[in-house]
Amino acid sequence: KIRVRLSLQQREKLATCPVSKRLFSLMHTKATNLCLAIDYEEGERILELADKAGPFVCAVKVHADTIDEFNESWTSKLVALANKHDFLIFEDRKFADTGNTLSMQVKRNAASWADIVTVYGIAGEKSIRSAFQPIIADPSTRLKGILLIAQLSCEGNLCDTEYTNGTRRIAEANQDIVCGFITQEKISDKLGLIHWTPGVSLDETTDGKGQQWRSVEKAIMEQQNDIVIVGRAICNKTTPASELRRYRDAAWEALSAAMPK
Ligand code: 6AU
Repeated sequence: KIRVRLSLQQREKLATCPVSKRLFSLMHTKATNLCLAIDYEEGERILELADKAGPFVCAVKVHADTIDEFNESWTSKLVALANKHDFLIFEDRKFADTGNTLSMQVKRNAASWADIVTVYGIAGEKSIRSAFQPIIADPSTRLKGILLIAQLSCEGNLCDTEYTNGTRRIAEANQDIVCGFITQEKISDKLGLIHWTPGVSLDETTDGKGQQWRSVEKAIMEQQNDIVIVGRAICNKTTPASELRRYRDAAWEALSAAMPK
């Protein structure tokens, strides 16, 4: 069953988080709702694929703490690619701590080079808001929004309904700094918030380490997510370039089917 949603341009007007406005606009312009998770350890290899992927993606997601040559020279090269291709840089650090600690961690590890970072709702609204609001409001930092982790894709995870609902409430009450969610299914009716979903593959269902993959169609049409985050299903193939096109097309087709013509 296809449920009609608002267009990306209509939702751009409803969004208040600065990174969401930019994201809705670039998704519409580039016709893509694909986020590529590049989980290579070699920094140069990540940059090479990010350059190839640029035209097909709305965001490139990395884990800074898993990259061999992670330093300022590397981040400045990634920023140059993001500017060249107009995609967001997404540091998937999954922050979770008290406000003061969060603030110090974010300033040192992400604020200057990433557009968006992941944060667990676990520490509560006050810690999250007090850490991120001043950083996002600071014109000299690149960071312009956060994604709250509402649900996880892995088997046996401990994100129960109470946690998910509490996280949704924090997001809905802080839309000036929260872009949306990392989730498996749509959890909020606030149309300015964006549902990003990992755990997507068109060829496999599990990695044997707890990860659970399902199709693009299920993630977008059935579970009503907006953006698919795809990693190894693209990056570990011998021809990532053709997989990029395949996933971009499948994701965009599924999202377009639910939008007004
Ligand atoms: O497609 P994969 O399984 O190769 O990669 C999925 C990526 C990985 C995970 O660290 C991340 O998405 N992820 C997340 C995120 C984005 O926060 C949450 C989650 O529930 N599952 C998940 O796989 O880089």
